[in-house]
Amino acid sequence: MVTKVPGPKSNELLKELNAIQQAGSVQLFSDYRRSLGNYLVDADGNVILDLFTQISSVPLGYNHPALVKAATSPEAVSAMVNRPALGMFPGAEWPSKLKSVLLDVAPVGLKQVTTMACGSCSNENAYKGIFFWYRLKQRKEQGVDVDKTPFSQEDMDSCMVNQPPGAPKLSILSFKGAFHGRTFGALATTHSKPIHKMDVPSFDWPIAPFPLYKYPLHENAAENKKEDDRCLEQVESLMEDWKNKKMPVAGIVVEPIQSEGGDHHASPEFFQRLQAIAKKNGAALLIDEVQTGGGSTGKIWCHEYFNLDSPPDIVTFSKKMSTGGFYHTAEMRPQQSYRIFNTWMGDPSKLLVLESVLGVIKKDKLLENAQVTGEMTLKGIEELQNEFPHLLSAARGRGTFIAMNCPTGRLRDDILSRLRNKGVQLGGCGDSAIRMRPSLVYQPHHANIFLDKFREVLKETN
Ligand code: PSZ
Repeated sequence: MVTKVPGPKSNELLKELNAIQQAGSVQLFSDYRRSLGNYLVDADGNVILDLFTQISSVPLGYNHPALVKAATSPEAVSAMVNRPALGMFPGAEWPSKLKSVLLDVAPVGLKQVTTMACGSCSNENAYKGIFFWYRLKQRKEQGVDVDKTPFSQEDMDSCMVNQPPGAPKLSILSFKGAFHGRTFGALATTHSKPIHKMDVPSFDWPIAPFPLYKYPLHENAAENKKEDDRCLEQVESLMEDWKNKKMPVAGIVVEPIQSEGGDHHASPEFFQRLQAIAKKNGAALLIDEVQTGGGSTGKIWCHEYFNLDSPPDIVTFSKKMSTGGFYHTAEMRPQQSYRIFNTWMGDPSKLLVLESVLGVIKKDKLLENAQVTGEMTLKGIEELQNEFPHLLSAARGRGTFIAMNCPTGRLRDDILSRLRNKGVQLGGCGDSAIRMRPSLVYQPHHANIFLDKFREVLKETN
């Protein structure tokens, strides 16, 4: 470290940026050309061990040679300078690329995939897919010949003025503390912080409690099971309420680990039972793997840990997967073209990056690395938790997707800021949690550096 963070250069740049936009969220400016692996170099020349990685979205650290090679190939240059409208004029290689890259790591049972630009628009379009599926089911139940007359004249007239039946009264059930994005539909299912939602008109959709477990888990199994019961009972009763309100739940959206909301974990049994409730009520289950997907939990998809009876209906992704998008079952495929559509529908250059990322994950056994390094990091944090029980609690995680709680948000922010000044960048989430989101090249020696610095900071905390 050569200056405080943010240093003079970052502060100067912040002034410049802030004059042209609201830039109050900027923490520091980076020198991405000099950053390497787990280390971010900031504009002042500070070298920072980055365990937050652009809000959990850097798969292989900075300037990974395999990615630099992939991004500078003639194929990638062509993809970048000739960005196509993928829904209309995809390149000749597109179908085979989708198969060899995205479908190669598809969640079991999901054989259809649609690419998008970001996490919010992946969820946004996935919700639309759920509503199309639900209405198709309803029309079939009403005996409509959906192949001959997919929509009635009344459907077509009313949808144009945002009224039912064309714009139906349907809902998506989400969870307290969830984060699914900031676009209108996604935002209606986001409940992590008021600042995300303030002043934006929204939908009156049901919001169920998400389990809040007591730690350590093995000492609180009975109580946590009761917490599952309480939350799932609420899910069922909300679905009943909204059915009676004539705005039935067409789908349930849930994060495998509730991330922005505070890294809240729920048991595999919770997810299995949630899926059963969705099925019983004719609703789809969407698992949002935007933050958990891509390998940091030790598996490409976190929901692989849940042993679900059958695949979820939709799985959304972005961040570490380089491209946004969603996998879905054949039943979730829209009947007509143009229903899930926009100009770019993703970006082929991102798929080339992802192809290279997945190759490195396999070659360097990075899922195993996330499990091993995650386990030793969590053990280290548990030791610190025993040493500083007044500062840390509820250490938890899967792979390197790790978090712990501080007694207050203020203390958490203070610890994060002092850690950063010692050269370690972590993130906050929820009211008072610290979260780790290292990239997949985070190894035991980085963990040791982090744990040493963390201990120094905790020791200096009153
Ligand atoms: O403040 C923000 O807008 C943030 S901070 C972290 C995120 C967003 N995460 C994005 C995210 C996510 O974690 C989950 C589980 N689902 C959807 C999203 C939305 O993705 P983006 O940001 O790509 O639209």
